[in-house]
Amino acid sequence: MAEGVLWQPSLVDGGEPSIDVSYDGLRRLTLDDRSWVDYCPGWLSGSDAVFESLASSARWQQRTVTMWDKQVLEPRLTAGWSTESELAPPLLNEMCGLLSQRYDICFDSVWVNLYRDGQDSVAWHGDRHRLTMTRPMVATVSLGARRKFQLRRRGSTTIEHALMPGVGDLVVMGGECQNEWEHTVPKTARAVGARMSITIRHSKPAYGETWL
Ligand SMILES: O=C(O)CCC(=O)C(=O)O
Repeated sequence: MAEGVLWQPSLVDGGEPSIDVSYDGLRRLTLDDRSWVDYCPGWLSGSDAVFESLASSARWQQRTVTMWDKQVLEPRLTAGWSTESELAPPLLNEMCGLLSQRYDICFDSVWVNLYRDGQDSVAWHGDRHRLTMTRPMVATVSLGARRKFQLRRRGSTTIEHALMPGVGDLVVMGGECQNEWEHTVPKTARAVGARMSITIRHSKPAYGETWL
């Protein structure tokens, strides 16, 4: 287990990992006429075992990021794979395959983020892939503790939408979401256990989209 992780199994999501290929319960949040977020609760079941296995096997690193012109340590741990890597856990490849089928795009890279406790977070941002391709799609599977996932329009400080993904929930952001909206997982003073997010991206533009 990565150091400093407050891990408490959810007690409701034990068992063998499996993915709900029917996407039962998926609902689409239409942000505006160009951007959307799909939310599918419990897409992955048996998520506790996936958390434990990734927490103990991933090559965690704490990256530095530039904030207000200063280099600071990112307040979370991360690890990454490409689907072509022999080291990529088969379940992550399966997730990429299923999402690629559904969204008609080649999801081929996976980064896993570990929020060790409520002080770990990710600041407001749009995904960096928006700088290299039009309308990148980003899928996220959340494991462990539920944390706020908030959305606001780029340039605004008003939070317009908030989800509480955890325990195997899937969130997919599409359309202009990375360009025209921002998202965050804020810090919390609540005593929360560790959360992991499996973020799934595509390295080539979707059909009909372009490189910038
Ligand atoms: O942890 C999450 O749910 C979001 C992660 C994210 O936005 C990112 O890593 O760019």
